[in-house]
Amino acid sequence: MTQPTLSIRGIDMFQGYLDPQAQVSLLDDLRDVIRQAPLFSPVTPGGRQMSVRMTSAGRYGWVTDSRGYRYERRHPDGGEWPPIPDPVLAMWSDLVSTERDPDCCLVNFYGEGARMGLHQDRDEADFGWPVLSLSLGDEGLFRVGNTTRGGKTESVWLRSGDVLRMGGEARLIYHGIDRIKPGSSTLLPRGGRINLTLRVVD
Ligand code: MD6
Ligand code: FE
Repeated sequence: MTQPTLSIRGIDMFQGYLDPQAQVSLLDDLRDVIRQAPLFSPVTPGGRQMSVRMTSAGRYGWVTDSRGYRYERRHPDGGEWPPIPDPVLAMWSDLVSTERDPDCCLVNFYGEGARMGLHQDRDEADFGWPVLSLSLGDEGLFRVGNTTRGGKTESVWLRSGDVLRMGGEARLIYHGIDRIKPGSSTLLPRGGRINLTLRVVD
C-alpha cells in the first residue's frame, strides 16, 4: 500500500506519485482521449461559461449545461467516451481498490487564467467511494475548505505528478483551484494544467 506524503483535512496527498517519464507517457494516452472526445467549454446551470475546458473517458462523462450538472453516457457531440487509459486504472487499483474500476475519468484543462470555484463532488450515487485526482503540467493552487459552505480554508500547490485522494470524512469537502502558475512546468509544450478526476458514478 502506498502511503500518503501529506494529509490536509483528511485529504490524502501522494506528492510525486507519477515520475516525469510516466507523466510523458500518460500525456500521449490523453492526447488519444482528446482526439476521440474533444475538449469543450462547459456552461454552468446558471449560464456562466466555465474557464476550464473539459472532456471525459470511461462509461460516463461529467457534463454541465442549462439542464444541470450530471453524468452522461455520451459526449455533447454525440460520440462515445473513450476508455480510461490503463496507467490511470493502475493508479486507482493501487490507491483506491482492485474491486472495481472507476466509471468516469474527467479531464480538466486549465489555460492561463482558468480557475475552478469552491465546490463539492456530489453528483455520484455512492459517496462511500473516494475520488482520486492527478495533476499534470503547470502548478495549481488547490484550496480546501470544510464539508459545509464557508469557514476557514487552507491552500496547497499541486505539482505535476501529484495525486489526491478524497474519501471517508473528506469525501464531501469543498475544494477548488484558485489559479495556476504559468510556466512552472515544461510537461505541456504550450503550457497549462491538466487535472484528471476518477469517480465511481453508479
Ligand atoms: C483540480 N480538482 O485539481 C480540481 N475533485 O483541478 C477537483 O475538483 C477534485 O482534485 C475531487 C477530488 C479531487 C480533486
Ligand atoms: Fe472536485
